[in-house]
Amino acid sequence: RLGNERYYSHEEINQFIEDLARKYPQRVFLKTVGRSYENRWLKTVTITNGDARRNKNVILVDGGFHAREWISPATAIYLINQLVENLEDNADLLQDFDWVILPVVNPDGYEYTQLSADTRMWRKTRKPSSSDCIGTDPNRNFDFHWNEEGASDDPCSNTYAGAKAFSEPEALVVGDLIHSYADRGQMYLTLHSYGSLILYPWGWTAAVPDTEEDLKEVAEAGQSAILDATGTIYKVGPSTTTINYAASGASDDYAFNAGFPISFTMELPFGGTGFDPPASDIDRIVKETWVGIAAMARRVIQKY
Ligand code: 0X9
Ligand code: ZN
Repeated sequence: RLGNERYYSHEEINQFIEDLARKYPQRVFLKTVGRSYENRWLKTVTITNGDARRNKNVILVDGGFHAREWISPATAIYLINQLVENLEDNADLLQDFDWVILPVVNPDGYEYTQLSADTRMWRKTRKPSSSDCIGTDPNRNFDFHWNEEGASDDPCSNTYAGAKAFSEPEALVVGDLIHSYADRGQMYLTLHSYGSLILYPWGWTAAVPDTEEDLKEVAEAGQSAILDATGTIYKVGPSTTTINYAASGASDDYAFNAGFPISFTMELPFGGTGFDPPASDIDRIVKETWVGIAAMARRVIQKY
């Protein structure tokens, strides 16, 4: 079991989910869904309550899109621990739903940020581009309004959209996952930092979907659960006007468009200089975030 006392390498995280699947063969299933540019395995963990029912509704969660946002994989690990090791308290979350979690979407970038202080603030993937600059923003690389807004054609930009939609193997893996669960997926949640925000579509335009009330209701359930638990104030709203920029080609819009009725980007709280909460903050942040995620999931389960 991985505790909250430090940040872990991608290898440790993969080892952890492998051990978990071995320990709970009836309830935890691992699937290798692809590999990163530098050939790191991307593995999803599917968590069930172990009953024989197939094709339940699905909650799909990912973390580690952006390399430097370490609190995101840390939160995914805690979420996995809670759902697996604390089944008694969370039986309702697994009664009619399976959870599919990809803790580190961009492991090449994540590992790169662990190398040195100089590389700590890397954001993108690590695949070379046509220029001398390396990497694409995986959250601008999805094939939905690709490279229209808040994304760059410049390979040296931190928001480089890539040479074409799904040019990055890591983004393509998430796109495929979204499609493979779209028919029974009720919530897609992508964990980023920072800002203490729960953002719902759209992120590519300031327009809002006509199901905004549903999105708001679920997001506000998370917001108020976190406020009650710790006093942390989250802001809830449509992505473009809440984070104050449009950005197209992101995974949240892609999942919503593909059929997930609820789709959120959660920007976890600030820590350290922003993207780098010290290890001593991990426990507090991941526990608080878990409270919010569980509350949102419970609301989704009531609704769908
Ligand atoms: O810009 C992003 O990719 C996200 N913020 S971050 O600081 N973690 O990089 C926000 C994405 C919001 N969603 C859309 N614009 N679709
Ligand atoms: Zn991010």
